[in-house]
Amino acid sequence: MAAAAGAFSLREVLSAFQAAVTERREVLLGPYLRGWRGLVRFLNSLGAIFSFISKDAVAKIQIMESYCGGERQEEYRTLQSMVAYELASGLVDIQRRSEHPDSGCRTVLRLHRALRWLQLFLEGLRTAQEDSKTSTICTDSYNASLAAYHPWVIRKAATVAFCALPSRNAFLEIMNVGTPEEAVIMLGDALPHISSVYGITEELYAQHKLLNLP
Ligand code: 1Q0
Repeated sequence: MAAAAGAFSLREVLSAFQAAVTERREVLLGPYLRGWRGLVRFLNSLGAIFSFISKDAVAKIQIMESYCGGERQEEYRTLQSMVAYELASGLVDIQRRSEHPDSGCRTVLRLHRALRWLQLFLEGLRTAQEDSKTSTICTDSYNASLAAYHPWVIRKAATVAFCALPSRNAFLEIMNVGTPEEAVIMLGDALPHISSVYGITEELYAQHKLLNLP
């Protein structure tokens, strides 16, 4: 089923994350950010209660887009080139956020952690019983990932917002890929690409000891 113009389609998000990984296992920032833009569009369609989340995601996407379209855009073509460039040029705050509060490395790290949540959430959605609550799947995925990095007040606000999520079937329908059954198949196809982006990033960040950037 074709998605209406401007509407969210899981397929577009999937193809962006798929296109983000090259044969040499590099992560291309252009498609990566396109994937995130698609997710934010989806989040916005869920209602104003999620706007504090989408605002933060958009702010981070914009920081990255300005690097990718800026003077040093060659350095920001892939995640690998970004890490090499920022580290070699001393552009990353390692101990405390000070001179370089919005480095590409720390900004992507926040999105990367959220990608882990997405991975768990989509896997939960895919494998759950038909009558499962999306809010429970979402809360469980959040508690097993992002929550560890958020202060109490954000955890609380996030948990309250999750209660506004539609039922599993309604959720699968707004993904715009056909029936809930078709959406489940699509999720099965989508997940390996998201996992691959996540795995490559995690490995790269671990290698350079960047997993705890302030
Ligand atoms: C469907 C429900 C969406 C639930 C999203 C779960 C994430 C909750 C995160 C709460 C973030 C609150 C705002 C602020 C957080 C920041 O403090 C924090 C750290 O940044 P900093 O600069 O203070 O160090 N920021 C983050 O952790 C980044 C959070 C980004 C969250 C992006 C979520 C995008 C979600 C998209 C909806 C996907 C729907 C999935 C189904 C679609 C099918 C493919």
